Amino acid sequence: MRLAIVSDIHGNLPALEAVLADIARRDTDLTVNCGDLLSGPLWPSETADRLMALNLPTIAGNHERQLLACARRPGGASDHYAFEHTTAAQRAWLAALPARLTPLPGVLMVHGRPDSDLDYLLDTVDAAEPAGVRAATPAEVRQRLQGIDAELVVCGHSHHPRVMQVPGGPLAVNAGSVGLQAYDDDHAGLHWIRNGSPHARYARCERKADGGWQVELIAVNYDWSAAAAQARRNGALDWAEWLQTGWAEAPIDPAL
Ligand SMILES: [Mn+2]
Repeated sequence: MRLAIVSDIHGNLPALEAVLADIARRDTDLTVNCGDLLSGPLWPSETADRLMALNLPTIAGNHERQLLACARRPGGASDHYAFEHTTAAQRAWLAALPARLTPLPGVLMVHGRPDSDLDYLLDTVDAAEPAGVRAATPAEVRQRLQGIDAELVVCGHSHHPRVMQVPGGPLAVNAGSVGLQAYDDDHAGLHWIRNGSPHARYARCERKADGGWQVELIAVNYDWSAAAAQARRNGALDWAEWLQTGWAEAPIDPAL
């Protein structure tokens, strides 16, 4: 079984097309999508059309929830832009996505953790770190996966590609992000995600003859300058910088 995992596309259609082309070039049995599909100042409607036609096994991330909530009250800039640039039919498709999915026996898809689309599985927000976030320890991940019966858990949300063999538990894989390689966030504490290059990320897991999984974390070339230009056109200068560099600088404002 050869499984491709995409996650956190965030409306970045050229990054998605480059990743899909790379998946098509390799032998792949199934591609799954771990959520955060459209939110951001890029191409939400065009990305929705592409994903709806692909009909991959797909779960909702926190941004699907947040985008849909914009119908009741103004949301964050990324969610609100995507809300205003999608159709009712596209939002109805988002609303029907499950939070978790078992696309194959023994494989569990989650966005963040099994019980939260906002908290990271393989990363830990930690104010003692310069970036405010670090790799989670095996003990932390084991605790977060308590009661989960799976051999492979695939996730996204932090945009950090990672693999961890949980002691006495599953293999856990964060696919990274197709569409956005850096950002800052204040959930659980201010922190900066910095993958260090603008390449689109995805993961490929292959079950070998002995039953174990081989994992590849892949960085795909695409036209990130075009994505950055689209963000700039839509007034999102922070996104333009993150897309162009894969790096998020700390804000200059000392109050932050
Ligand atoms: Mn997320």
